[in-house]
Amino acid sequence: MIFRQLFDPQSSTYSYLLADERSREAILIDPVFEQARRDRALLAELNLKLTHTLETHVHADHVTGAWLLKQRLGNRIALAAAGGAQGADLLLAHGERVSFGARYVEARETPGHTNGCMTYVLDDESMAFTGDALLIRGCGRTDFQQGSARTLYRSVHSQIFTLPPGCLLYPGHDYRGLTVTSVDEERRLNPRLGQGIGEGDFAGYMNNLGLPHPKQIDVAVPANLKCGRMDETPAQFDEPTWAPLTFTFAGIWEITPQGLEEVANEVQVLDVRETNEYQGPLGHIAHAKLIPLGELTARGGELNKEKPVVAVCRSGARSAQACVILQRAGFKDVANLAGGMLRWRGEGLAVAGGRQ
Ligand SMILES: N[C@@H](CCC(=O)N[C@@H](CS)C(=O)NCC(=O)O)C(=O)O
Ligand SMILES: [Fe+2]
Repeated sequence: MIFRQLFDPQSSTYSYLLADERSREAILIDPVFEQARRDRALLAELNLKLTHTLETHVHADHVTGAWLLKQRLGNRIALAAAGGAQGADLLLAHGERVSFGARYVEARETPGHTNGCMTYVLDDESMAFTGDALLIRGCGRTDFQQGSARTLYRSVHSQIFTLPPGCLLYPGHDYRGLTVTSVDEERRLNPRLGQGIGEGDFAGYMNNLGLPHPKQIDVAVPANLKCGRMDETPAQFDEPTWAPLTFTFAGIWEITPQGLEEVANEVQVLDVRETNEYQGPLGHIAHAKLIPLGELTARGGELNKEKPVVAVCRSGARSAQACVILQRAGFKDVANLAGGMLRWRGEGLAVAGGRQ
């Protein structure tokens, strides 16, 4: 199985990608709206087809990426029937399975953090995704969204602590950077729910947490009750239209040689190699402006910020860094020529100068 743990630093949320190696079918648990582009890049780079997004609950602190991913990829949206959200394709009840290729996860109702929380258990019980029912040495708060400390205590004990001791537990959040735990560890060491702690002790602990409400709660809950659907997607999440671009998991927009050839007259082609390379055997793209990478920070003003820039180098590595520098300097439309001059020439496209 293919497995990736992904992190959203703004809300300290984990998303989980699980995929079946043979069929390449994938599911994504708890995607984050702002990370949808990154998640799509990873799916594409790993050659995976997203069949479903799954929510562990209606989140209060971030907006789900479910709807945005569905707009772009056509996947189905699955979540707990008990959560009360509109716009899902699959409303899950306790014990239902969601398959991806030859694998599946089973949904287990674990209410208490909210009234509609689900834990997803992998078919062989080697992993479970607990959302905010159980966090690493902690648990989700129980003071809003019909939360209940006593309900949470029973959920964790009956549905999570009964899994095999070696079962790895992956939480919905961690605020300290911890990534994974196990059933055995949490049964022994969880300071709220571990060995010997009774339901009354737990309720006393939880009812005195005194946490401020999540900053995003007033935006996140209404949006998540619609699976993250927006009436108008904020402009920064629209796809660029100035050229056929691909976003990479490395965080860079890329253009293919063919794509650049189509738009070459409407963009600024920036060559960031050294002068001797520009004039050397590989040649350069006609009218490309030469600014060696080391001079780009100082000489960025020679480029027009209003016109898209495509950065070029020998192999595509230095030009990727040029894109980062330009973005930091406030250029909005920037892309990297994938594979650089080597690929440009390899695809038989025209060069100025160089060895013909
Ligand atoms: N400071 C965070 C708080 C987020 C928060 O309250 N998270 C919930 C999960 S949605 C929780 O249960 N946190 C447990 C804790 O902070 O101990 C924010 O504003 O977003
Ligand atoms: Fe939560």
